[in-house]
Amino acid sequence: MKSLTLALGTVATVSAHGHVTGIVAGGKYYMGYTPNFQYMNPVPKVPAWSAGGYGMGGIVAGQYGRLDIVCHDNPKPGQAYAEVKAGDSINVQWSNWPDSHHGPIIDYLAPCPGDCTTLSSPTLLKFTKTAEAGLVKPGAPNTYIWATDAMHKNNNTWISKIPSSLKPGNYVLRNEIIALHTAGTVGGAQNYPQCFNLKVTGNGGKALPGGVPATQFYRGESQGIVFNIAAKVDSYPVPGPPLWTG
Ligand SMILES: *[C@@H]1O[C@H](CO)[C@@H](O)[C@H](O)[C@H]1NC(C)=O
Ligand SMILES: [Cu+2]
Repeated sequence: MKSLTLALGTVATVSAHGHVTGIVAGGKYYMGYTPNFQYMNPVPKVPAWSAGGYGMGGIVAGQYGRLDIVCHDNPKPGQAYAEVKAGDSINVQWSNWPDSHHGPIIDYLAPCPGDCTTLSSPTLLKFTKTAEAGLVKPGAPNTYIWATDAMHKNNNTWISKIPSSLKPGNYVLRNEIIALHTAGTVGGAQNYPQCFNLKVTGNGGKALPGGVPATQFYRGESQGIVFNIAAKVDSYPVPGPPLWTG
């Protein structure tokens, strides 16, 4: 009985959050990863990186130096690519998003050293932040609008813009939601990262500058990671390395 309660409790927590069910790039739909793939034969080849069970809506919280901050838990490279032209946008379709979980939505891109599908560890990827949205409209807790609220209203779809000057090549897109409802104290922010392989086409020429491993993006005390949204919010510093727009 006790273990049944525990199991149900876990399921309820997981399903309360969202995960990416699919993306639309270049007018084409690409299914997201689901743990159901383990029962399918052949296993579908999708651009989405696989994650363990808790990747399906679970929270990455607290220890930002750990592997699961990169592409969620036990991440394995996606086995296909979504093709997109530099300058175009990708629709990232989240399954749902709880209204109470206000916060920023951030995109990071990392070039793959060759093929993304055979990467041994996502900690090798050096990411640059290429898009961000945080506080959309300042205000008190019942009037402010956050990137998550806008996404929720937009059919749970985040529009991810690929910089128009980006050099063609193979990249990993890391789309992340950070929920701030319990971020008033250190360790309270909740991160939800999801990764996808992209084949970027076009005739832009600029490589991304530098980049850092995702394990170096945040610390528990970083500005915008520890942040109180229980009171009126006038402005919000989106956390992470600087934004690159090309
Ligand atoms: C809303 O998103 C779902 C996938 O999450 C998609 O199937 C549906 O077409 C979208 N609706 C609109 C109006 O874009
Ligand atoms: Cu929650």
